[in-house]
Amino acid sequence: MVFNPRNATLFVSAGRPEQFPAKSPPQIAFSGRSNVGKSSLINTLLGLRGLARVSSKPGKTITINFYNVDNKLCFVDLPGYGYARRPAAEKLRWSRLTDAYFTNNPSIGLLSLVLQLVDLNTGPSADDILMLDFLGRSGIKHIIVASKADKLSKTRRDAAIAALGKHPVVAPGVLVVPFSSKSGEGKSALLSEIWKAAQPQRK
Ligand SMILES: Nc1nc2c(ncn2[C@@H]2O[C@H](COP(=O)(O)OP(=O)(O)O)[C@@H](O)[C@H]2O)c(=O)[nH]1
Ligand SMILES: [Mg+2]
Repeated sequence: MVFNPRNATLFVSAGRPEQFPAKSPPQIAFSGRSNVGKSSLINTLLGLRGLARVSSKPGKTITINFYNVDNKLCFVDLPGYGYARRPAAEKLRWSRLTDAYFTNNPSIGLLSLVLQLVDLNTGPSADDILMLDFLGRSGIKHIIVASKADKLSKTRRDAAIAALGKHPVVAPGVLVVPFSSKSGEGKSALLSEIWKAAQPQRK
């Protein structure tokens, strides 16, 4: 690896679109429903415990967090979605902020790759399907991280990975990478995809 994942710091926590950084290294965004394992994934990739807070409760404030990774990459931690008990006002804040990031962001050219997490154990939720459909139409390069892969037996797991890859909302050629923050499975494959995706923008 040509970058040091441990050299990571939070440099912007944006609650409003005006706070999105205008300049950054190539951005790698992490998207998924609350509790899918997004913080655990970020911590596993960066080899740091507790950088992105791991919690089973919904976050209190809705922000998009930008991490500078060794001055070579920018990890973008998008707010989790899909908590049924969230008040409507909070859902609106989520969609305004996320929407602004993807569709009304002057710096969208910085985005190199989206890692879309889907819980392998439960399969895609209705919101995951909306997100995958959006990504497929947008032309934004994305891969699917099949999280919590350690929870499934070998047989169930192979079937679930195949089903995910063949799901009608998943664009052809989209990579599905099984991942577990418990075993570290998938970590090196994801780091190399991330690094590869960031290359075209690097001079
Ligand atoms: N078995 C298993 N549990 C996981 C894994 N990743 C996260 N979890 C658990 O799932 C819950 C939510 O994880 P978190 O990373 O906070 O999810 P986030 O809300 O998407 O950021 C926590 O209780 C984690 O311990 C994994 O790979 N395997
Ligand atoms: Mg989290």
